[in-house]
Amino acid sequence: MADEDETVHYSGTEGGWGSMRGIVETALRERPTPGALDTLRRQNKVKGFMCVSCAWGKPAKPHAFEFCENGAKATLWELTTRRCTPDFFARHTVSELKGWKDYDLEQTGRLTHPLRYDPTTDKYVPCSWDEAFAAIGAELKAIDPGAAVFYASGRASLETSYLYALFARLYGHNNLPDSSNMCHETTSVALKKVIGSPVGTCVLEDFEHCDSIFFFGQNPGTNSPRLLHPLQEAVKRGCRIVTFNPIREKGLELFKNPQSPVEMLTPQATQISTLYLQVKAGGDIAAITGMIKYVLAAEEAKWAAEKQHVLDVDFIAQHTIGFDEIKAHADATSWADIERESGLARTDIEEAAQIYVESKASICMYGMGLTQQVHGFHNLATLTNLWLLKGNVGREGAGISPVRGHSNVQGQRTVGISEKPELVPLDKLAEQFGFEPPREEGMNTVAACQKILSGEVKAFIGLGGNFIRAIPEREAMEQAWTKLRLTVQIATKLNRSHLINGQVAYLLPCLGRSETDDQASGEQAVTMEDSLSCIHGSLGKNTPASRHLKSEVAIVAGMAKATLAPNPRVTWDEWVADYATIRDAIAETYPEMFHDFNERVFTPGGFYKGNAARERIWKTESGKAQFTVPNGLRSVGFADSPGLFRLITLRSNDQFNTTIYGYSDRLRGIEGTRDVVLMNPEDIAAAGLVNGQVVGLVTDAGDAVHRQVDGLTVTPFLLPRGCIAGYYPELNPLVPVWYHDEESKTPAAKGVPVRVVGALAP
Ligand SMILES: Nc1nc2c(c(=O)[nH]1)N[C@H]1C(S)=C(S)[C@@H](COP(=O)(O)OP(=O)(O)OC[C@H]3O[C@@H](n4cnc5c(=O)[nH]c(N)nc54)[C@H](O)[C@@H]3O)O[C@H]1N2
Ligand SMILES: Nc1nc2c(c(=O)[nH]1)N[C@H]1C(S)=C(S)[C@@H](COP(=O)(O)OP(=O)(O)OC[C@H]3O[C@@H](n4cnc5c(=O)[nH]c(N)nc54)[C@H](O)[C@@H]3O)O[C@H]1N2
Ligand SMILES: [Mo]
Repeated sequence: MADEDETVHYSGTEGGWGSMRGIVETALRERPTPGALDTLRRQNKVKGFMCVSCAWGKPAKPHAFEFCENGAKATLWELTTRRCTPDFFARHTVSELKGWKDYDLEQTGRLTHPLRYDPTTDKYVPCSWDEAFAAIGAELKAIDPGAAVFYASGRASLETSYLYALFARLYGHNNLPDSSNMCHETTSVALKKVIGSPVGTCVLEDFEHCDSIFFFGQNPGTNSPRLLHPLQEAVKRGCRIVTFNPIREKGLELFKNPQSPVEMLTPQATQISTLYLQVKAGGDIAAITGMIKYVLAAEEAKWAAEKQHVLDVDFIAQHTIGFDEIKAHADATSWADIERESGLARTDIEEAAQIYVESKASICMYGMGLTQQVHGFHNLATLTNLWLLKGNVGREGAGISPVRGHSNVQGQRTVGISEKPELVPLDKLAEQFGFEPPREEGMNTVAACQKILSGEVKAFIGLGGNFIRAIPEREAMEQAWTKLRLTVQIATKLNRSHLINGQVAYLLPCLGRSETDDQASGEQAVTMEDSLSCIHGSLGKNTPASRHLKSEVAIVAGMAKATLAPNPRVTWDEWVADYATIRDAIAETYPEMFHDFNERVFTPGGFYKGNAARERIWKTESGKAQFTVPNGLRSVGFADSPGLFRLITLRSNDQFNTTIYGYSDRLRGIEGTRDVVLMNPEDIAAAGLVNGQVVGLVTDAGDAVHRQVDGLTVTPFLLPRGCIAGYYPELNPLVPVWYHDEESKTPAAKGVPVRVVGALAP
């Protein structure tokens, strides 16, 4: 491994004054509305407003400021005083705007009016809501419902999501891909298969009782900073934290709590990880298999010496199947293979495994580093194997805790946004609303992309998000997109997806979550589910950015009414007038999770929707938790060859997905640009390159398509040899649409095979 001094890095801590400065800089840039500070004070508190950034749990007893740098940025972003008005669109053609950067597009501010794309002038023009709904309804009625895709980004509330999914099914399809298909779909598929639960098994209290936490491929310092508080508290009471990540992410190294005056004013900071292992991208199956090997050896040794167990043998016997197979697999796997594939030394893996052996209760946390891989399913199944060995599922202080992305992405799945009919209570919906729901599998994100490419999709509705920017295979997708008959985007701010239009295109502006949502029965609350399966109410209190905005609920209902034949049980107007009636409908469809929904909306800490695996009830095929033999030791989908790199596409500390807040990735020391390729100094030298040289990247995935991104500055960075990194979404043209997790079809954005090309003279 190269020396840190030879590389670009950040020498401060996570949190601390740097994060305060980050908030202030955003406030100066966005010039937020006067109520914005009150909104921050209400953030993530009971009867407050639930942050639009990440999905991390919200404690029943919140801190005075229960928000982080990035949560504040997200709120201030929504509450900007800038406005993107019809005047703006009168001045700029859509073709011109296509030349703008993501950052500049969103800097135009909040969208204010419903807009129709006028192909003759190549401009967006204002239109009335009635005109938009009528035109969308007419277009949808004219096509086969199976040719329409209703996408959702993970922000919309449970109320909106339930109605959106119902609209799709009443209209006649299950084509409900959501951002989860690019994110934690691997979790939904793998955990469901092996422990019978599509979501994690931990609750917030578990973090007070564990004695070790293992992080695989998740970066809390940037992506879920409020999680650093329970981590810091855990460290202070002696809990050990072990991290597997190719990059030394600051938040997992050192943390200075911005809410603690002592820590802010003294050099004091908490060291988070006791052990930090820079595994190769795609090397986790090998590393975890090494840990399993060590744990099994420790079991044999302890039994021989003391007639005591390391494994939870009762748990294994009573609750699992497949132990013998994974033991045979571990025995048959050599340490030489493990070291080569993980890029880690045996002694390091053993040190991690020894911490696991010594712990009474362990939590594992993971994110995109494990899910966005071709063998992502096996990453999670292998991690579960290790957790089952010691019965670390379904007891206090232990469990598997995927860290979800968007603030309600998990909840959207819970209330029916799913392309998989078997995950939705269709019989119940049929009875409740008196219709015959479609039963065939719908399109997930990858399938939707493929069928847009092949011309089978005719209409696309985007409930939030920035689909074209977030998906793989951007070049071909942007070209295919213009062949769509209808595109509708429901959004708060202008982004690239609004500039690639179908023949008929509408851009519909909606209220943000922080804004007052006034309907016929008064101010409305909405709800969302956090990463720990707790449901929270959220009340927006800010004056809406424009009086022409509608709520997402009203927009979905408006489109649905214009499309569907009337049905006396489907009461769109009542639902819009009073969201409590939508919650009643949700409670009727999902009584186990949502009984007494309206009474429980503002439960401190949220109400827990329950999880069978936590009770050690395994809703799997066999009725047991399942050990699974991996199909190899590497998670990437290609063989190594000279000059071929494993590309990791990263998020900076100054972005939320495709929303770029600014050009300062402070926590990695990268300032002023996102057009970089981060490389190990030895790889830079071996490739005959020098720091600061401008290069291109080309995908080498063995198909005939040429995929290239140019203009990237070579930047020395502390990465394992053979791994390189750059930013998402800029590098998305490099990801082939077919390069995804085999089981869940989650695009494999963390292990893309690329070569460095076209180096310009330094
Ligand atoms: N501020 C901010 N917050 C966010 C977001 C944001 O963009 N900005 N996005 C939200 C969303 S939708 C999501 S899904 C989450 C994403 O949050 P994370 O799950 O943290 O996702 P990433 O930052 O994409 O990648 C996580 C880590 O995986 C590591 N990694 C890459 N490849 C491998 C590998 O092969 N093995 C291992 N062990 N590690 C690897 C990377 O170095 C990186 O540190 O965050 C949410 N919160
Ligand atoms: N290469 C690569 N690709 C990736 C990833 C990666 O790590 N690497 N990560 C993947 C992941 S994890 C995810 S989740 C996806 C994200 O994909 P998306 O969820 O589709 O993208 P976002 O960038 O979150 O969407 C931003 C837009 O949402 C709109 N918006 C914001 N707030 C609201 C609101 O309240 N209502 C509505 N209606 N609209 C709103 C704004 O117009 C904003 O421009 O990207 C995926 N793509
Ligand atoms: Mo995500």
